[in-house]
Amino acid sequence: MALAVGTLSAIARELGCAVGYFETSFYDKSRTATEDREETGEFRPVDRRKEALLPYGRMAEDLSVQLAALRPDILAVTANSLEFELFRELMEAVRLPEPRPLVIVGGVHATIDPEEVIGHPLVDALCVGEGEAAWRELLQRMSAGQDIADIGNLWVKTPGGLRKNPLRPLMTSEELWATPVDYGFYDERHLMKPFDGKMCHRGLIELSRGCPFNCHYCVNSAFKAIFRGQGKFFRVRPFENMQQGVRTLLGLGAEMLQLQDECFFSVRQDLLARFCDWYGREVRLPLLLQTRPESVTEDKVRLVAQMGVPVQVSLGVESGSLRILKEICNRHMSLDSIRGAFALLHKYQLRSNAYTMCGFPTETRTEVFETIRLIREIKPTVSIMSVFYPFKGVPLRQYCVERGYIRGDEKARTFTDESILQNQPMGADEIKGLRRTYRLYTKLPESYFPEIERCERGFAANRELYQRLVELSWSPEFN
Ligand code: B12
Ligand code: SF4
Repeated sequence: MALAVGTLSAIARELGCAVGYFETSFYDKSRTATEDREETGEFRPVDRRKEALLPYGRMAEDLSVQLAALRPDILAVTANSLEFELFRELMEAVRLPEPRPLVIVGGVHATIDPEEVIGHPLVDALCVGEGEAAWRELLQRMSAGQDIADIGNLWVKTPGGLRKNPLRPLMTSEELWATPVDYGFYDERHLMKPFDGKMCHRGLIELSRGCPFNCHYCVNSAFKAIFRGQGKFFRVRPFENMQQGVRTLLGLGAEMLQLQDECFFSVRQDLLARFCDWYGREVRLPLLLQTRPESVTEDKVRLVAQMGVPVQVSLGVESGSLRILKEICNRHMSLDSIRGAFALLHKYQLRSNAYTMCGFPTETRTEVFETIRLIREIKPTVSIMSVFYPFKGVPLRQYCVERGYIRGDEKARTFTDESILQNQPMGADEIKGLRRTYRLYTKLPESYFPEIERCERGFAANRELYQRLVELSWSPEFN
């Protein structure tokens, strides 16, 4: 569940507003990315208790009933690009009560493509970027019966036309984490996540927000362009505030913690030392974190290892081809820095996870095998491959549109769906086959490659062989 919901609901409750919550996660939309990765062997399959998902067709009716009962003044929606597709579908079928609530949308998609969001006939307002201050002001003004047309960060439809208000400066670290998250609505199923074949209560926590890099497939590049001149993009959380956040998660029963920082080792050495010292003494739960290969130094890895708790470090490798890394992804790193980062993690006996992608614009099969060979060489504990998708606002989207690789009106996809790119050295089926057999190519000896290729190119006819090879890839011999 989105952190934004807990943050914005805390502000609303503080102002004395009644808050209701409608959860779209537990309707049976389609297979999740996690389930897909269990089938491909990238994740160890979990014997999950069958989550009772509700039929998708009921979602609009359930929301209509809840809205009729609550009769809210505001219908506030948070949505990334995928979730905005869902919002559109839902709004076609939902019955809004009369008088109609003000419909306001915020989150990643409203930030990177406000024109599309405000163009929706049922959207009355949207929030670009950080919502805390704008949301507070909106609630205060509506409660006082005042005009809401000129609130900073909001775009508002008024009888006189659309008001696109200027951006507020980005919040300081102190402001950013000042509101304690309201976990009152969080369904237990959001907290139970599969890890290494078991379901575990996993708490998500931030020590920093933002990222200092500019990868051309990543939404952070779009955010930085939007917020240029508005203040510091990379912010580190005040230490005591972070401790309080962790203690709240422990109180909720967390069995492991996941740092949601996008590049954790960007925090300064002294702060990392303070965090590790405290975490290793007081918290001692398994920890998942992610960072960039170049940020991995021996001093930082040693600090993390000295905590003496199980740690998994995820690193974005993305590709084993220097051309793809530099010319397409704008990731100016050497393959040796990737090799060195994994060697350090393994020297200190930390678990490692390598994220890779395939289906980049202009990528060839040979380049995908450069990725596969690099992963075989660096031997991460886990590695997962995603399919490139050009989200709105990222530089590679423009690149794809200009060259006719995409039209620009395709629906948003998850990273396990098929490639939408046209006129590429590899077709969507080849990319799908390579992603499906990625674990096999990266884990099993090369003598298996002919059999793996049979599964890659003819999945339907070779399901049994595929299943056997996936199981083999999990055998102790290859792990
Ligand atoms: C943690 C995280 C996850 C977690 C948890 C997701 C969740 N639902 O919370 C997990 C691992 C599950 C996840 C999964 C995915 N993620 Co993710 N994730 C993030 C990450 C790192 C942080 C999000 C976060 O909690 N931020 C803190 C909150 C407080 O910020 P916020 O949501 O932006 O909300 C603020 C404002 O936007 C605004 N706001 C938000 N909503 C509203 C509503 C109103 C009414 C108002 C007024 C204001 C407002 O106010 C809030 C407070 O300031 C972001 C990176 C990023 N830079 O955003 C990527 C990010 C959101 N994820 C991304 C992607 C691609 C995915 C996946 C599709 C990956 C996949 N598996 O294929 C999935 C999709 C999941 C889904 N349900 O759709 C992309 C989204 C791209 C896009 N255009 O949509 C991002 C931006 C990463 C990136 N750098 O490209 N993700
Ligand atoms: S390092 Fe990661 S979070 Fe930072 S810009 Fe690149 S992909 Fe995005």
